[in-house]
Amino acid sequence: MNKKNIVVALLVLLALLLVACGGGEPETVFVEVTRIVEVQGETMTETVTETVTETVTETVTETVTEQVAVEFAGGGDTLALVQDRGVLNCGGNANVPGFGYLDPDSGAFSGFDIDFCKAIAAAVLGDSEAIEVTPTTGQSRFPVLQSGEVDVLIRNTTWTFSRDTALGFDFAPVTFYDGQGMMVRADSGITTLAELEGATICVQSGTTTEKNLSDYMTNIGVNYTPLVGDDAVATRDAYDSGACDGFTTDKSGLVSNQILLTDPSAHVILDEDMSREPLGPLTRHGDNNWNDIVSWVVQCTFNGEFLGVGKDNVDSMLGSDDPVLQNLLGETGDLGQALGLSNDFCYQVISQVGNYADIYNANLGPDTPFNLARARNALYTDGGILYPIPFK
Ligand SMILES: N[C@@H](CCC(=O)N[C@@H](CS)C(=O)NCC(=O)O)C(=O)O
Repeated sequence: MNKKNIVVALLVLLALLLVACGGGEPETVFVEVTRIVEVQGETMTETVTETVTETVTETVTETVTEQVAVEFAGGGDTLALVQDRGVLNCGGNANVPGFGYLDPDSGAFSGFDIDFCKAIAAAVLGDSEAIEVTPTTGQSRFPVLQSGEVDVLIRNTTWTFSRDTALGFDFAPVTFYDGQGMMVRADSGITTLAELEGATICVQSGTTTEKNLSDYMTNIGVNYTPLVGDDAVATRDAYDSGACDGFTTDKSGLVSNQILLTDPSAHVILDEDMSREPLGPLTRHGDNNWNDIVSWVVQCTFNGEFLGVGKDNVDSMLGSDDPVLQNLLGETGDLGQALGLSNDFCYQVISQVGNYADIYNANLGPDTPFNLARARNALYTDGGILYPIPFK
């Protein structure tokens, strides 16, 4: 067999192999081959493009990863930016009383999340009032942090995989362990989510809530129609006006929004938890020291409660013989210095804002309209899951 025949035989074999591996829909592919042709004792090489019809049964699994453009504005040294500016910019919430609320009369922000913003300002600037809060919705909160418009986002935001990675953030310790719930009218008689077959549910866009609702209802086989609002006000108003049979968000958000309904007592929150919602502060990925600062401010509030040091007694604790307290309050050691802060940063937090229990009680405790039990948000020594990391 001469070279030409060998090459042709190889091509036929290749085609047969492709057909043998196939079995599905025929598909035309272009194959570039090199054919060696013998001409009167000489060998010349030519490149030709041949069309081969083959049958392919390949299963192609395509993974599409959505790329999110992340721009870090001044992400490198947020501490220096904040200290130069003299003001801490926090992304917050204007519409969730108890957590983040803008009083329309006084123009002041208040709430559990706002107090953590104040606590960071006390640690970093020595002044808990040196804050500027930018109100954000579910949709707007991430761009304002990515662009550097705010230094930290503290706004009932759930720590999730994609927010921590693809969106380019880092979370600080969870300040409030929550779960998604459902509110319905008390006179509907509904007591379980399974009874919501065919219902219309009010839900807010740009939140974990939308996807959780869909996942949960799929799993329990309940069909529903979502009515999606752009912010808390639109979503709550739609439910209040009767456009929806149910209103779903984090249980903290439901308790909070309930007091703003026309007749709060006409509504109940079902027991079922549809998800886990670990809520906490977040910073831009890439500024480790800044995330450490936010994290240790939160840990300071946990440790304060654990060690019995609160807003009311912190001054009397100064000068204590207890080396653990001395460390926490910065009377000995140089823990603050390792963060670029003064060593008494935790003293500033507790004396100006309070420990975790002070912050919780002031905003959500028995003397507030919410009276939320600590439950999971109690210290581990009190049956909860808050576990203070040592100041050592
Ligand atoms: N924790 C969930 C939900 C947070 C959320 O945005 N909740 C709504 C309903 S309470 C809210 O705060 N809305 C305020 C607003 O958009 O004005 C998340 O991080 O996606």
